[in-house]
Amino acid sequence: MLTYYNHLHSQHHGKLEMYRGELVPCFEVPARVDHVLAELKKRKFGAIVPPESFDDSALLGIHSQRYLDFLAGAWDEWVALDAANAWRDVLPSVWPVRTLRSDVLPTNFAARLGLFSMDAGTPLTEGTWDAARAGADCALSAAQAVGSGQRAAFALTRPPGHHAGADFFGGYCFLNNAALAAQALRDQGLERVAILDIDYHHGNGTQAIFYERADVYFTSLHGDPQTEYPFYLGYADELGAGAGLGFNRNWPLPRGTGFELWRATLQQALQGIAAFGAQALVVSLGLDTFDGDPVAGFHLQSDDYLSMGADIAAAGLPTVFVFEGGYAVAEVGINAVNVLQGFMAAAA
Ligand code: Q9C
Ligand code: ZN
Repeated sequence: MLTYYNHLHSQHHGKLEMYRGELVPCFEVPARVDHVLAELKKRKFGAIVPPESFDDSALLGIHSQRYLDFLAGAWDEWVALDAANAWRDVLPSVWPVRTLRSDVLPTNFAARLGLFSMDAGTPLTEGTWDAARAGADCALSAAQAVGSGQRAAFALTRPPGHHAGADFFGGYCFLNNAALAAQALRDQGLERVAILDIDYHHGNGTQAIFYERADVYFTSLHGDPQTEYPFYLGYADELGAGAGLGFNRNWPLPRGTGFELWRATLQQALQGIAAFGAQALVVSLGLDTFDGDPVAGFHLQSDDYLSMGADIAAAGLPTVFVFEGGYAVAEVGINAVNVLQGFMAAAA
């Protein structure tokens, strides 16, 4: 399996995130991807290549122009407010909830920052745009490879993507890599594309992007949003809307879930994908379902990820894997490559 590696990922390196009233060190760190890369090399898993460059028009299939313009210029605007800001990350602190207006684009930077975000846990840094932009190229490159006949490809990138919506960032995500990959497969002529989101957290951004569409089926296994981030989306009664009704399926699971229940639920999600008649699959590959993850609550063990990969391969679909969460840094490489190895062993 070919890996498209984002060589600019470490340009995104947040210092602190807001948690329970204090700023704590970021969980989403460059070392995460370094460990996956090291494990791929150690197991001689396959070629690791830089992405092709796609122009910004590829992003406009998923994200709004005004959001992309904001992201691309945010760091310079931030430093223009105060030269000392160069040593601080950008974090929002005000949002347009319900009865406030989100149709107006304020000139004030902090106000626009809140308009285009969903939490104060996702610092934007000097290199965030360059890292996210190269990450999108990895997802688009992997989709192109799979659309051209490869059995599978892996987009190894950070920041992750599945919480980012058409016009907002959050949950450590800025550009929705999985959504970009799915749209790229559609643009290559595949009529029905499925997205399987197996990160611990519900992929609210991806769901929202495709919620009213019948051509991209979204299904997600995740911690129950009653208790787990992102809280405000990911419930079982969200089935799609309009033309998309019946093309969205969520599988919330209680905190404490182990592999037996998780795997049985995966089979149900895969049955939905088969019934949809998907021609290709995008996997939002989060490894924060691991027992030792510091921000999550499932109990999967490292060997379970081999079985997971084999189960996904049994769907028999051309598959793009997109790296998402997973914060047990020392084990994230082993767990991620276990999924890919389990997939390839079963696909062969
Ligand atoms: N004390 C992804 O996995 N809340 N995003 C964490 C930490 C935010 C996770 C709380 C979790 C976002 C891509
Ligand atoms: Zn996650």
